Amino acid sequence: TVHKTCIHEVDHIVRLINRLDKNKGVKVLIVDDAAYSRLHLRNLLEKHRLTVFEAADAYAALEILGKEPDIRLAVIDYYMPSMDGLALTARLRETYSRDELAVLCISAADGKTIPDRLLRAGANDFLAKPVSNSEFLCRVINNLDRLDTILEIREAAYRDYLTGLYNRRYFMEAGHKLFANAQRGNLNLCIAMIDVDYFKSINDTFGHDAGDQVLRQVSALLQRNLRKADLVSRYGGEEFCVAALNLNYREALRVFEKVRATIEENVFYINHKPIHVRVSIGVSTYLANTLDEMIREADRGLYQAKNKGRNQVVV
Ligand code: GH3
Ligand code: MG
Ligand code: MG
Ligand code: MG
Repeated sequence: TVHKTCIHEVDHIVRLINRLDKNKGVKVLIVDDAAYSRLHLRNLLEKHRLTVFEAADAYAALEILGKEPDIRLAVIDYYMPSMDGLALTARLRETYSRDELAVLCISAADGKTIPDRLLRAGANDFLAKPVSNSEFLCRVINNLDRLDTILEIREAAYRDYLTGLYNRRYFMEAGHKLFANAQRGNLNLCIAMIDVDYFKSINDTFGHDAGDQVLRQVSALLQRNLRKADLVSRYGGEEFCVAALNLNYREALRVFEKVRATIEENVFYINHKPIHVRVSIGVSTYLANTLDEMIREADRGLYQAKNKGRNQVVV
């Protein structure tokens, strides 16, 4: 058992060191009306390399969170004048989800119903005073670890593994938001469906790995030739779908004609041999009633581009 304990402790220290590295630059907000409590918690957190912000009341906390959007954890005291920790937690949950901003509430142990009220209002975790330093730090780290895990899972769920582009799931979720914004603001939205011409013959001639390389390079070319704000996704096998705001019919034609020409002119090297790749593109620029209608319209354009001989854009 002595041996087991040692391994356990080494594990614990390794986890702590990893966490210390991860903590660099991670922002935490302390909300407490008592200056000595804030100072005490600040010292503990800064020893763990976290970046600390302090607020003496709920209003100051809301102001800091407005200015510092990447604060990950708020440590909130329950008893505070004007707005207490419960009201502040409820208020925060109107804006930030439990997966974006973790809330750790601390309260005196007297009120028996306080913990469950805080948790129901949206706190991620609760500690009763007096709080031991090590339990406080464990809770902080557990909460930050949980947010990291959620980010990793989300990234994996939304990215295409081969190309690193957003996948179809993300495209549909983000696309619906873009569509709603376009409708509300009466903005131009354009959807483009891009499909590699005769891709099957690239696979058949050069092998599946070569096909994969071509898909990666096409993805890189798409990203380089579109704006940062454009939503570029791998929609299916050798099909890419783009959503771009603020392009009218003529601008969309120009942008996607340039994309097509850039890919046509690019030399792809497969096993040091130069090959050429072409794409067909269908674009819809008419703001239909739904995103799905716009995608179907872009698909119809793509189908026409294929039928008219490929390597062209139909808007
Ligand atoms: P068209 O000009 O009409 O678009 O012809 P095409 O050959 O490009 O279209 P088709 O739909 O016949 O073939 C698409 C091929 O893409 C078939 C499939 O095996 C291949 N493919 C799909 N996903 C991947 C992938 O991730 N890697 C590779 N290497 N090939 C893929
Ligand atoms: Mg207090
Ligand atoms: Mg194809
Ligand atoms: Mg296809």
